Amino acid sequence: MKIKTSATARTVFSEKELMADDSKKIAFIGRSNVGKSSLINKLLNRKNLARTSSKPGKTVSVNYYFINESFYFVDLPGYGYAKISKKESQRVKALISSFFSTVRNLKLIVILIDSRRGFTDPDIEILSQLLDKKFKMLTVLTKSDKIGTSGLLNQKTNLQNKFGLKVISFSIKLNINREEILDNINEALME
Ligand SMILES: Nc1nc2c(ncn2[C@@H]2O[C@H](COP(=O)(O)OP(=O)(O)O)[C@@H](O)[C@H]2O)c(=O)[nH]1
Ligand SMILES: [Mg+2]
Repeated sequence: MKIKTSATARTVFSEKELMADDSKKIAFIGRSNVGKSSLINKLLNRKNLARTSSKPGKTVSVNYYFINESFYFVDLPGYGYAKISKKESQRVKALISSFFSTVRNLKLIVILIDSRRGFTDPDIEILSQLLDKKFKMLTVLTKSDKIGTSGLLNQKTNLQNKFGLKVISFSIKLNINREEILDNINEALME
């Protein structure tokens, strides 16, 4: 799939502002600091459309990007960051839950997992909510430049076997698999 245009469409801070229309959507989800904004920028060939941060736990908002004037990327708030207040962390979880319970025409969920850490407890918590809802899912292993090839392979097989999910590795440094991820997105949009 070729990305021709991308623009910020909406930034949402509360449940009632979430988009409730029938437009096609691709959601990106993962722990705070996993590399979500970096992946979105790479996919869209944009330097800083989704803001990246070396400090985790910054954005508690849902960001919608309008792509090729036809569908949306939805950047969900990062979860699982220990250093935010309990109240703030509950706000993140509530926003994520209401997104998944109200969203229409969600074609694919891209779940991002740090190559070095694999699925952690907060990931499992979110994932269990999602598996119940039968959404189509793709797992992207981020920061794969930080792990050796055999470690990466182990991590992939582990996730594939354990959760039956399709897994693709990614790195902003190595420039790998951008096309493959976009192809998976495109395929999901066609369904
Ligand atoms: N080495 C390496 N660092 C990365 C990669 N992807 C993201 N990062 C870094 O990880 C930090 C968090 O990235 P960001 O995209 O803001 O994560 P988000 O919180 O999930 O949106 C930033 O300092 C990025 O530069 C990657 O593939 N390799
Ligand atoms: Mg981000």
